Amino acid sequence: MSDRIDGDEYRVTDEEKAYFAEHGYVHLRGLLTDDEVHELEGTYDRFLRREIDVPGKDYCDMAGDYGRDPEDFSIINVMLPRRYYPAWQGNIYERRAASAARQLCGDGMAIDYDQILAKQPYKEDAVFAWHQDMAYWPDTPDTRTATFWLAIDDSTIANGCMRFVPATNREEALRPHTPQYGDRGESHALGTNLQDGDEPLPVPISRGDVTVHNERVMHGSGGNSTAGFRRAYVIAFRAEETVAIERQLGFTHSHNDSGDVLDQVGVEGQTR
Ligand SMILES: O=C(O)CCC(=O)C(=O)O
Repeated sequence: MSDRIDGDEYRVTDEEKAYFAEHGYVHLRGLLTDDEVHELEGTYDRFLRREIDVPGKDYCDMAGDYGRDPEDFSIINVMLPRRYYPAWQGNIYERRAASAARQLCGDGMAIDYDQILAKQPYKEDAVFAWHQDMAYWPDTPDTRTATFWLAIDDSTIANGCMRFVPATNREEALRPHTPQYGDRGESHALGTNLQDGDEPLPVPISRGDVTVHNERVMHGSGGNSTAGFRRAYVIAFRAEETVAIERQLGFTHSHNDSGDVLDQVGVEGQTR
């Protein structure tokens, strides 16, 4: 086991903290051991096989509209697995990520949502559109965010690893985002275009590693041209006050949240 792990704690270096602050994301190696990933994997795959019930639009495709046949999904997206399988609450990934989130963002961070994102084999269209996460979310005074993206499989350029446009987190305004596959009643995905001067960087990582990104860095991912899955498990930590405000608004990150709530965010041409 790496000397950076001590029970539930993971030691983030000063260099990593500085990189996250500057570039809006960071790669942390070995947040979980192979055995720890293995422990989560059984439940993860039960979600993929639909053995755990996930209602309505919380089981969907992030590379298509809600009408797609699940057999054809390119990016299987399960929203809020910890809601639908409470036994996952408090698992080793949640605990160790909480330790790293505190070191990257300070005290008072809480889990806002979790998510499973699995690209099926040989899906060239399993493309996650470029976006900034804030475009999906209501504006709040304390926007601190650490979104952990755990590789269950080695994540490579060929199977569609995360890519970032470093330092877009420091731009004054969010880029304009538009719905990708029909309006927001038909699909959840929002996207924005690369601009001249953007220098996207793919970040391949190994099983058990995470990338962590903040609320404003532009990111996305490419298709999966390999014979294997690209499985990722996401947990987003945000400021406790922000989570409280979101819940007051009825915003839970479920795709089944009321249309009125979703209409408050993700609007075309926003520049906040
Ligand atoms: O899994 C991916 O390819 C994209 C994930 C993402 O955009 C996110 O977690 O914010």
